[in-house]
Amino acid sequence: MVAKTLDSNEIDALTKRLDDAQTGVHDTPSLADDVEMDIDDAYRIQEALLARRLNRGETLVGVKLGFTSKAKMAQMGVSDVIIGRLTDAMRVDNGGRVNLQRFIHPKIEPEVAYRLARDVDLDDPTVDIESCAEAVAPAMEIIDSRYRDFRFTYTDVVADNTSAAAYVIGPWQSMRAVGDLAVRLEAGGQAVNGSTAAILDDPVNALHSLLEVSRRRRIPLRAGDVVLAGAATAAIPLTAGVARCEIDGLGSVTVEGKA
Ligand code: 0L1
Ligand code: MG
Repeated sequence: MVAKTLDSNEIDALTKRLDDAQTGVHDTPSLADDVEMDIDDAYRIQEALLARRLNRGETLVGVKLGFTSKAKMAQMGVSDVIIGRLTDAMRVDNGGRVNLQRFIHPKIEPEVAYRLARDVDLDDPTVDIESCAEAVAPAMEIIDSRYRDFRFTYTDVVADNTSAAAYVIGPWQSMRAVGDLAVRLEAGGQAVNGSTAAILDDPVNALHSLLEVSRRRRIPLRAGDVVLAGAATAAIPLTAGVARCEIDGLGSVTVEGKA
């Protein structure tokens, strides 16, 4: 099958389907069950979903990376990271509560976050992306695929804003190496241990991958933006109670799921 470019009516319909699933808190089957789309179409749908959020008054505050582990890339048969967009409505305070009723089937994963100090000129081939980051922090991302049973293709998940649903950031620290730090995530009576090295061997590599994809996809990177670099372990279900992530030498972050 050769994927064709979707026309604007098809993009609108698929965007509405995903937006309705998110706002109505119900799942939907994989888009790939019904249409052929390529990665350009998928990022067009993601952009249209973002436009709907901004029209509702949300503010764009950053980006997130997915497929940053070799295992996940191999599972999906891709060699590229994927990028999603973060808005202020997705932010939860460290130590705060998040109402689980707003999600379909949430999972939580431990992440490293960076904050950008200045706008990044995507057209400047000499830009030093590492020097554009001013701070680093422990973080957690709540992912909530809009697809039934988290069953999706590569293009599906990009269209669905890479399953982004919410995030919480711990105390910001000055920039430092975070390449192979022990990570522990506890949630819902489960605990997983891992290392920040699971994020592209070193989370700082996420900044380089982000720049590459942002150039290709024209995703702006601006002063103050949060960058969620990727997951350090597999995600685990987020249930009622406290979820906590501790990264050795970087600090901890918690959020309470409220039924
Ligand atoms: O942020 C993530 O690691 C999720 C990206 C892939 C989508 C998913 O697993 O739901
Ligand atoms: Mg993530």
